[in-house]
Amino acid sequence: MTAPQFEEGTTLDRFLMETHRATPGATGQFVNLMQSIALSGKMISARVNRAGLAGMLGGTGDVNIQGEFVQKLDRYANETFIRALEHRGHTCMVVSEEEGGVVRVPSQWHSGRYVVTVDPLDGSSNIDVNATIGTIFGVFRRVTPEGEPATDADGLRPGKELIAAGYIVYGSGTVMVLATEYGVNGFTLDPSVGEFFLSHRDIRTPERAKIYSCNEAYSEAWQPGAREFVRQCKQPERKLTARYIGSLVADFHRNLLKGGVFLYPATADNPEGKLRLLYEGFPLAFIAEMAGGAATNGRERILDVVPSELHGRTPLVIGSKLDVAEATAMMAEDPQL
Ligand code: AHM
Ligand code: MG
Repeated sequence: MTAPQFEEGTTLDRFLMETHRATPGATGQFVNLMQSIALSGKMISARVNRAGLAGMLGGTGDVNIQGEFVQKLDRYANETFIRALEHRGHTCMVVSEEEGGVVRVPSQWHSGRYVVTVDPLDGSSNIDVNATIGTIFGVFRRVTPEGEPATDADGLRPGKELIAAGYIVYGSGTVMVLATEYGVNGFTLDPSVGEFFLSHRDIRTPERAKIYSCNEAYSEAWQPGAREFVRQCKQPERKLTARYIGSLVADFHRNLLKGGVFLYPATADNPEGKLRLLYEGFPLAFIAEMAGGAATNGRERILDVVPSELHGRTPLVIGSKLDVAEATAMMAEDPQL
């Protein structure tokens, strides 16, 4: 698709409206959906920035479907997203990390064209220490008829059927990165006017990594190919450096811009790794590929995997194309853990 040309400083709204006009068959629901996501991002960003003052630090005392402690901001972010998505007629179903089952749009509202998968607040172990966290989302077009309740068939789809994906990082600034058929573009929130402006045009990730990112504390338990890859990353002639925040979205964002490879391999205790396929692996793999990078599970392309459950996990190798290919070649021969 030929993208309309945009200057830096273009608002997200204008970007959405002009790409909408250039898209045959577009109904406007996608523009509305992106506006709802951007609004949620602004609300979460405001809350993240003053979490310590707003009584939003710490846990709720509950454990989510993943068996992890729910932070107050996790709950706020999840409720904000679901409220923003359910009533404007663009969405039929939401798959969220914080919900046990799918969330279908209540019957008083139109059941729209899109299915959204979302990790409302990724990296939540970093909330209480003011390190970067984020929201990750993916968008499928539903397979069942619009206006009717969505079914599980709308959600359990291979990642290659995504039509868009993105994330919002809440760091020293708030940045929304959006991947569509018009490429990967980043928008920075100007909190003084409450609008996202185009700041990173047509992002292309370097083919070669300058950075490798993984939690090496687990390396003794990793599959052997991943260990060997990281051993090679440390060879002086590779001239790589290591960076790991422990917020997937923040590690991914840095590597996307600078060139890097992120690994979260399988271990004996977690043979499918830790990260979730539908709302972490798929959206970031879609963005990586659109930006010229790659993503695998150590054996096959992430976007080709067909999920069998909503909260299924996946090993993840993602980032610069040549390094992902090398890591995958080393890991593909590993015995299944
Ligand atoms: P979350 O979605 O519950 O925050 O968990 C996922 C996070 C990722 O952001 C990050 O890459 C990973 O967990 C870090 O895990 P670990 O602490 O095992 O390195
Ligand atoms: Mg997460």
